[in-house]
Amino acid sequence: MMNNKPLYVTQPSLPPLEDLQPYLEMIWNNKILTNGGPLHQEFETRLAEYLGVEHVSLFTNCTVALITALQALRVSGEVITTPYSFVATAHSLLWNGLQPVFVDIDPDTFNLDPERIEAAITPQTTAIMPVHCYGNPCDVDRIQKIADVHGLKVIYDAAHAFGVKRNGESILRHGDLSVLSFHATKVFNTFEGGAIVSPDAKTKRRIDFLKNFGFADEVTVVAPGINGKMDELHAAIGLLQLNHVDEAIRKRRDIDMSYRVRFTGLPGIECLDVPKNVEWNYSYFPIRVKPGYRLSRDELYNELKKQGVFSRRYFFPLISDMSMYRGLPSAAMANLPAATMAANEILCLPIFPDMTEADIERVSHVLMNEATTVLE
Ligand code: T4K
Repeated sequence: MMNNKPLYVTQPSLPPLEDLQPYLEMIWNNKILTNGGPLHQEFETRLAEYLGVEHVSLFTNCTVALITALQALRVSGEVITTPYSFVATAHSLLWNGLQPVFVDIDPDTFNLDPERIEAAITPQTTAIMPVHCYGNPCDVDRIQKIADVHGLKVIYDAAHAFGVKRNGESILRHGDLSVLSFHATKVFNTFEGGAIVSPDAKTKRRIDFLKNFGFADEVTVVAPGINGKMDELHAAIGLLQLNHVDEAIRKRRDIDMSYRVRFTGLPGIECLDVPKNVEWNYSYFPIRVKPGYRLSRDELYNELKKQGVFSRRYFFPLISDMSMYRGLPSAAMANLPAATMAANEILCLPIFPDMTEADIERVSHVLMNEATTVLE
């Protein structure tokens, strides 16, 4: 029988509800709700261990963390970034009065193309903000080389890269800072949440001041900091989620494989390459809808929607096409051909740990049906 229940691009994983009760009792008993309480401290420590990094600062969300990361490194002037991301990447620059300079992406990885970065550097450039798009690691070595030659900071928007390792090492250990998102739609969620990974204790300390209004102690304010703190309830959720994230990623991998098997040989539908030497998190399942397919990307998106399957065009429109950015010289379409193509071809299909075989079949059925019509 046809299942009409909406199937969304994602559905958050949640720990067993009863596991939250002891944490709630702890919070209710000690009355510490926020400002670096015991659960916050425990989550920070356990998260750093899990991720294989030394210094983590928890945040209320990734966007505030990105804004703070730029302030912590005193970034000024122009920042090189990608147009192929969620708006928060570039918004964090505008919130700091910085000018985004868009550089095109590599058409295979969807990440900032290192070949094109140097041509965009001017005397005003102080930093690069790349995104590990869909959890695909950026070319961190080449980006670092360019940054070193030109004296630039590198802040990775690692919102998609929870748990991703390259050559057995966390991808979050690259650049000056990496910023994570624990939003409901992410591989690892605390409902809302985020974190900055720092390479040293001194930088973490500055970030911790900045996320708490700039307070260094009861009477000393060192900077115009913001309120970016994660509270005890969200930290409790984070601690519980850590117990299940490995299994969640395993389930995502199985769904990813199941889709790939079904789409092999389907004309006009291309799955993305699985990155090599990478422990991936399978955070998204993007496909390219090519001209060989009977429907355009948007027609397929609408056909799926008609059948209750809510895929998403991450990332369309490009950030550089939005009204607050499109006046910038670097936002010109001619400057961004690969990003423009990706924005027109990519469709992210539903993927989440509790997705059933029947759900996968339901999505695939729409894609296959549309493909067979072509062959008739
Ligand atoms: N940098 C990058 C590269 C990012 O991708 C993001 C966020 C950020 C920075 C900023 O991180 P945060 O400040 O948010 O921590 C979603 C998310 O809101 C956003 O966090 C995420 N990227 C972006 C890629 O996707 P929307 O507008 O697509 O979300 P929404 O509400 O339409 O959710 C998608 C589907 O998920 C819904 O149709 C149903 C399902 N869903 C969603 C929520 C919120 C649930 O089942 N339960 C839920 O609670 O932006």
